[in-house]
Amino acid sequence: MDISVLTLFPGMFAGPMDQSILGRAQERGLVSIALYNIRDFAQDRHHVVDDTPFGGGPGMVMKPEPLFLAVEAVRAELAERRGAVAADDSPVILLSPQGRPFTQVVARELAAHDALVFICGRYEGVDARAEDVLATDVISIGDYVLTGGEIPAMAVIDAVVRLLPGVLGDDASAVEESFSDGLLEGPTYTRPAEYRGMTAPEILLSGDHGAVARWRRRQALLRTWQRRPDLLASADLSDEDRAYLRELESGGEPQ
Ligand code: 9D3
Repeated sequence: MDISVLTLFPGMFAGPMDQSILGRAQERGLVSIALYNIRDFAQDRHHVVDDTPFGGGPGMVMKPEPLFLAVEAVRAELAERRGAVAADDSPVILLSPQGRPFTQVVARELAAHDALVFICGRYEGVDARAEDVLATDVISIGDYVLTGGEIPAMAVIDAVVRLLPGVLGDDASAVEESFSDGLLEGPTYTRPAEYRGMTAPEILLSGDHGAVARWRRRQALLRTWQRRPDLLASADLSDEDRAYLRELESGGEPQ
């Protein structure tokens, strides 16, 4: 997958994108991430990329011209890389607090394309003409205020790249495919079995795989009920799951 990122702060991406799973995916040629500094596309003497909002108001707005030129340059490069037979039709994703919420479903949708272009907003936002004409998709990563679209772009890229074939090991890919019941995962433990007087649940050391699976299921249901009850409405639940949730609702001792 070819990922292009348009940003005023390309330096922010160097560390996070080059480490661990993403770094390895790039080294192995499964994904390539090209960074473009929007300021390089400003054509005035001082490379100005922002201006005051028409009609007044606080802060600055990203000017349209550098954004149009940057997206056109990236599209031309992507088309050329594919033999230039047709115009590039890759999604162009603007990261914005006004976007649709990013979810795993959106990540899967984006992972199906062979190229993605991200525009990272800064300041109070981008000129609406650039947003309307250039962006095919506007995405937010949640209802909290960040300083720009760079960290959201990295979050989206991270979530998409790990879904690409070959990026995760076989074990992790298998887990990815089988676990989509819509519940939070319960607690996990590793050695030592006792640490500072805190013990791992005995059932996990019992070797009884059926009992372990039932215990884990209940822990997942308990944690989801406590922390994310909204997920239960669309979770994939058995009659036994529902019976356990009724026990929780009736205020019984959780077990
Ligand atoms: C006071 C009005 N603010 C809108 C909520 C202005 C504003 C805040 C933060 C304008 C831009 C930003 C910078 N944030 C992003 O560009 C951003 C973002 C975010 O702040 N939270 C969650 N997802 C995203 S995606 C891009």
